[in-house]
Amino acid sequence: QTSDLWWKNAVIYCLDPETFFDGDGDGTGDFGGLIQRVDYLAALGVTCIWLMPFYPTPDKDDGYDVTDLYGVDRRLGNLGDVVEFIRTAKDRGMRVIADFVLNHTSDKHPWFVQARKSVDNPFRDYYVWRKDPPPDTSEQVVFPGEETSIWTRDKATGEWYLHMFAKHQPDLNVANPLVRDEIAKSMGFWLQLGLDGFRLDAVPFFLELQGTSKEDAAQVDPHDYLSALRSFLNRRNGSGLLLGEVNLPYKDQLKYFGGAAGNELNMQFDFLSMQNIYLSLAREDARPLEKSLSSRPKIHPDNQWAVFVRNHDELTLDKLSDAEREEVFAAFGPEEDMQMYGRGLRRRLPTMLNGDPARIRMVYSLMFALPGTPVLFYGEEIGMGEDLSAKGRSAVRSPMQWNDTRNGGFSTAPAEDLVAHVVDGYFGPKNINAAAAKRDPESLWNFIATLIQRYRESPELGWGDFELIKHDAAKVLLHRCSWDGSTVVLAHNFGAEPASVAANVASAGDAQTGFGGAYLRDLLAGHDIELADDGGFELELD
Ligand code: TEU
Repeated sequence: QTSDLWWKNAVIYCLDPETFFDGDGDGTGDFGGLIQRVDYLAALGVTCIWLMPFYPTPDKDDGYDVTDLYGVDRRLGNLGDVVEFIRTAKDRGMRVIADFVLNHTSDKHPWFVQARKSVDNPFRDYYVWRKDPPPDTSEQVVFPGEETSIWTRDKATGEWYLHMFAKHQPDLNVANPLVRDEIAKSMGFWLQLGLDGFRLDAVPFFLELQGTSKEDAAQVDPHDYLSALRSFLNRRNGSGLLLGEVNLPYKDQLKYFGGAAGNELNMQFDFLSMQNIYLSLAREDARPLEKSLSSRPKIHPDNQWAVFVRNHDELTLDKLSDAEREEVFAAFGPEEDMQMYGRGLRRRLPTMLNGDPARIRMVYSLMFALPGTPVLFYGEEIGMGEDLSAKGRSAVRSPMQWNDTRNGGFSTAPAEDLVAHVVDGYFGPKNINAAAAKRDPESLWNFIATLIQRYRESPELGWGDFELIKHDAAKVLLHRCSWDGSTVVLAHNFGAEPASVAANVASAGDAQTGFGGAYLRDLLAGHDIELADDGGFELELD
């Protein structure tokens, strides 16, 4: 392993500075507060912090509507605070990446304010316009609760501008070289300040024709664009991470990695396996996940999958068939008042699993056992719940719960000043907070900290070759990861009841079964593993 590819076995933790910790007591989280919580993240074992958007914003989409790609939302701090935070994180051995929104800006961004003034404004072509009335695009709208079309007529010139998301988020025109330069320049600026890469928001929306949406607009080849962006990054920070949000089928994701050359995005979220984890849970059957893992395309060794089970968005099950999605909904949802996409869940994992500690632990054990780089969403480590009285996706974005004092220790401000709707800081039982969790050796926090430690000590998981192991229990996912002559074997039971699995690891070609079995025993503490002389083993799983 080289430090150049640090992200191959990083442990990424996504947080929103706005809801993490309020350092100055005004009710809104901020970089000053975040700096005070860096040691907490180091203690958990996180190696890379992913900051959700912190740029100046009208905040109509939780900061994914940016008015200045070089600035900091003044409620959260200033550039100096960001630099100080990055320095503090680096001092504790952690890297920092940030969300970068390239598909669109806020309609209040000075570029759009200019662009909409007249058809010959110098900024006009920063965005995508059409003269003729658009066809029906209601099917392509991402936020059906908010929009009915991806085109909105702008009064000043009578032309329509493109917005794949909300109408206050006009799409940038990737075909304009000036736009591409602006994006690179601003990324260069943040790299200069110490960021180690970006989580690129909504990449395919920026780069691809979405049905009829961008048919009138000139395009660039997505792969020309991404490889150029990659080389730009290489010149600034050779080990900079480009973690793309590319919610496309695997074969298209492979292209976004740069195919066999692997010279475009170096990491992408594995949406398909994430969705199949839920189907496997709903069915109590490991085979859906087995199937998606075996259909993962082979990627260049310098590329990586990001493994996750929750994030800041609604849990959308768009990769499953209608019938499969219904199965998951029947088991865990759906939300009746879901407004954004009308097809997903806005719940954190513990609620979906009815607070069942064994199943919750199984899923996190799995997340840190699958080949790839694990990505946690803040609060997952304490089993935080959600606030279903909050609108849309805000349900899963409630402030971090630090202790059992007022506002969950997130802020000392009076309730009416708090950034988000907070019910005494708690979503879930009152004992769900970081202080209590750290004290209790049996807590989910300590379990996840152990998983993180194990993951960091096991290059097989981040770097290795992955293989499913044949066995006889449909509820159990059994796999091995091998790297540099050593192998770990991992078993996970999707059933709600204990299961037993027998497998012959030696006959499946394992050179180091002893280590594999031991690894298994440590990871799922309390299970007896019988290692046979021939290298096979049998175990009982809760
Ligand atoms: O999301 C883009 C996006 O397409 C996802 O919302 C997707 O539909 C969903 O995750 C599928 O499960 C990104 C951000 O993650 C989201 O928070 C923003 O609202 C959106 O871009 C616009 O910037």
